[in-house]
Amino acid sequence: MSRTVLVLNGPNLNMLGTREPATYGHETLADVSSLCRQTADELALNLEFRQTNHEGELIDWIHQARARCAAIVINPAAWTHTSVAIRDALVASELPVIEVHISNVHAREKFRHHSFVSPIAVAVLCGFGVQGYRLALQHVAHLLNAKG
Ligand code: CA2
Repeated sequence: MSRTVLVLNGPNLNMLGTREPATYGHETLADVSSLCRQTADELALNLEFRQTNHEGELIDWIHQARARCAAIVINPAAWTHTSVAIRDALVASELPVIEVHISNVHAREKFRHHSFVSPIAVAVLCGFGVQGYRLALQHVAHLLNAKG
């Protein structure tokens, strides 16, 4: 059985660590990728880590994951609050989805309180900073180990 986990990052997350440190911390996306790589190695997971600013590209990656991957960890960024298309693609993947947000979206503007993804996710992490990605991968390993 596949132990490949696709970690997807949505728009503007390539800017992480360059601005808004009070909200998102000082780590860059390269730091998040390293954290995920190290965590995946510890948990014997195969990792694919990607970021895009193009919604269609993200949807193509989700479609392609269906045949190859065991789970999707996704920080959809602003598309969390806007995209039925990403939600539909995640449902079509038939994979367990874990939604991650670096900040506590519920302590921020009202438009960030609603997520199109949360109702179809097996778990949602927000406000843990970039450690949320590590926690999400630990949960994926737990799910896969329980499946046997
Ligand atoms: O808290 C999160 O992880 C978010 O998904 C981040 C999104 C935001 O739209 C969501 O509401 C919550 C924003 C990602 C952009 O990140 C930047 C980081 C530093 C500088 C500029 C953008």
